[in-house]
Amino acid sequence: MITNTEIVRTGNQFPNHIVDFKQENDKFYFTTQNGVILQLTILRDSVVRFRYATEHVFEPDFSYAISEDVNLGYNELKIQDEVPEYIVITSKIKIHINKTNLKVKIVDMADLVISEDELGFHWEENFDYGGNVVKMSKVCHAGESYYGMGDKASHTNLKGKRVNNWVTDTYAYGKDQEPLYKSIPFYIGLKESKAYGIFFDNSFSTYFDFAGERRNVTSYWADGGEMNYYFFYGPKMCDVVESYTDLTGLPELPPLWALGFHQSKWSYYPEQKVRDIASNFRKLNIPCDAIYLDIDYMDGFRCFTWDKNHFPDPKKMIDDLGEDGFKVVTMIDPGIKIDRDYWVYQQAMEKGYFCRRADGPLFKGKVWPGPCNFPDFTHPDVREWWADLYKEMIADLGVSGVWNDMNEPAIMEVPSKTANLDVRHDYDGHPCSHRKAHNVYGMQMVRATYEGIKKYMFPRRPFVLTRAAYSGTQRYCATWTGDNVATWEHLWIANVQMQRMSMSGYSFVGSDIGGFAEQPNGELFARWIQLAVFHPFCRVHSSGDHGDQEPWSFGDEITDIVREFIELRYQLLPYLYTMFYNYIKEGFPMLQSLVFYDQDDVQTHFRTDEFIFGKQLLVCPVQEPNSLGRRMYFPKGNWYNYWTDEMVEGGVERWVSAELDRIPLFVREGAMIPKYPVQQYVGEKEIEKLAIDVYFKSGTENSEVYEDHQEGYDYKKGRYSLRRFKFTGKENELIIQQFKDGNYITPYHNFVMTFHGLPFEIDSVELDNEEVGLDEIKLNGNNTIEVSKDFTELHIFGK
Ligand code: MIG
Repeated sequence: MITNTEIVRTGNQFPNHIVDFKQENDKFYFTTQNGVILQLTILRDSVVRFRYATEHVFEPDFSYAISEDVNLGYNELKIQDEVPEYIVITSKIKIHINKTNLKVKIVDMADLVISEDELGFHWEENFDYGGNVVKMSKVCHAGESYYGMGDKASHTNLKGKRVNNWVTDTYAYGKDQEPLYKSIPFYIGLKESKAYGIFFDNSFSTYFDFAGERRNVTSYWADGGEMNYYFFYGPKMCDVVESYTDLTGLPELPPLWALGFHQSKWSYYPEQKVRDIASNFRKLNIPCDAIYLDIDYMDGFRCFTWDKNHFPDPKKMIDDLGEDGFKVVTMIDPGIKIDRDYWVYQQAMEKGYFCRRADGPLFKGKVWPGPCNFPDFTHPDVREWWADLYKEMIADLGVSGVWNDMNEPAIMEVPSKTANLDVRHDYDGHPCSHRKAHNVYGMQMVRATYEGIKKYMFPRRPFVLTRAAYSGTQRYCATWTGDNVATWEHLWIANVQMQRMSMSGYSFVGSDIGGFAEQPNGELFARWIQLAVFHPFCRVHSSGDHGDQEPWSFGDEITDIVREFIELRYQLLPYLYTMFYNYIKEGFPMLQSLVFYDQDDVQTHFRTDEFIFGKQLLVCPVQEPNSLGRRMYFPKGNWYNYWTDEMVEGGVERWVSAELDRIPLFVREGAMIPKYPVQQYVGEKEIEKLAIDVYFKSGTENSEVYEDHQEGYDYKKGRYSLRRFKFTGKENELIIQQFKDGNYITPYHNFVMTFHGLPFEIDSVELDNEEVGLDEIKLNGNNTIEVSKDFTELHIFGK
């Protein structure tokens, strides 16, 4: 455990008895005799904010995490003033506030305790820096579990762990290593089948102890700032995650190509190398949409410049790659080379945009270009300037996306690996030191990047990728999990990190497929691809200090497996895009751990490997060498084996075969899975027919397909197509009802439906109550039919 600041301990202080109470609309203030004020804000019936002041003084209320579009409003609010306590009551929860010690207890409407203070709020004065170390401790009940917290490389269930949020460049990190690249101080608690969430919105270094130190206590604290947290009540985990995500915001839809396969390496250069890699994808028929340029495309690592020896004509290269269906993504780092002849440096110096140390000198740190200064991205003028620096790259040269690396910020050759803690920041008009701004620095950089790319890309959609993140960064960009390693353990880590990030409001996430450091063998690479085609962001990246890491680098057998799975990804694009739509619409996480899928089943509480992709596919990676399959747990419901159509009943653990060319993959019965034809890149083919795989169920199941122009913003004006299907299967018939929303006209006219597990032979078919000839629907065996996309009810009768 790294302690970021050595704190001189001054002893814990606690609130004493309440002497004053007042209500202002949705806010309540409880003041204690010793000067603590608890401000309670009711955002929604199940979302409540707790803030604590000491010595009667609150900090200015400002947060980078909270979205401007947060939904507010409650149905009911009242307060009861009773002898031992106040009780604030909404339509979902009751909050008890003890009059003698300010401790809080939250219960549901049936008086079941959901969350309860142990010591509750307490603090230590910070002798060195001023302010307080703010602390909270809650009771951890028997059987309680904990999930979320961003990118932690630990068991999905955090019970027994202690974690630290201090965004850090952690090359070749290990399982359970702390801290990592992101600070997402949000967790989900699960107690007696009821889920709740806590978001500790504090950008200082924060710590969480989930019954690690003391068996029945869960606590969290920060090096400074306020005790300022949000409580979300479920009772479903889905409600908790959606509420947190609503509070911290959602992205817009990415361009569809961003959901394709991406190839990267540190670094592809010169230009001919980039062209060769691209043309090999086409030659070998392996779909790919994007190729990445890592730091070596720059002139001496100067951001916004090009190495003209290696890339004499970037525009021509980017245009030619574009003709072939490739998008180019370039890297931009925060460090600006100290170089009097370099225009970006000159501008920042002139405008005074670089961060300074406490006593005035510029903050200097060594990174790739050598000594650098660092823009203060927490100043709005700096962000605006930074956004405009992208003009040439995007508007003139035609780059389609940007990845921001090293934005923790990472600094070389210093033990802290980052900026000095006394570095000053504007923090949007709330000047502070790096202790407070560190965790949001990368977020504000990538926010500025996003604004710039969006502006110069218009009317196309931006694609931006970040390494560092604080809660809310999901509004601006995708993210990857940094410098992992080519080991089987890291395959396990990638799987839990993606689930965890997704359940922490940040779904657009991926790992460096195959591992960044060291070299995978073909088997590990194939197993990793099989998993990662089910991650929202799907990119191979490696450090390049070892051999090649392209789909064809491991021999023909592996190339064929990799191709097959990338093809599957492209077939599933409409399903994936629909997942993305549900994410941006409702905050529904694109990946879910099994506990999210069925929190009532205690078997799911400690599962790490299996996860749900979207709403209807169950995936479980093979994580060991030489495997012919593995044991896995099936959650409730009936599941079709994707490869064999065999049906498995949920609620059991069992062996599943999966030789090297297979990953355990299952489809929920009743699902209707939309598919596009395999394309070498998004938009290569006009979609002539929408294929839909229909998995029979006796009973009903709902499915959806979201589509739009795949680019641009027309979807926000209603130009989208959302089809909801209701499948109903009976003994000798099936009915599919379609409900349509939006006014985008999809290019195809027909669906080609393939039936799986149909228990009867098709005898006759009615479309909107009119019988149609079996030749008209091109009945093929008992398997496929082709019908107009415009039906509202399809009725099939069996023999
Ligand atoms: O100090 O740009 O995580 O993806 O290839 C290493 C070079 C800097 C770290 C990133 C990695 C990238 C590499 N960068």
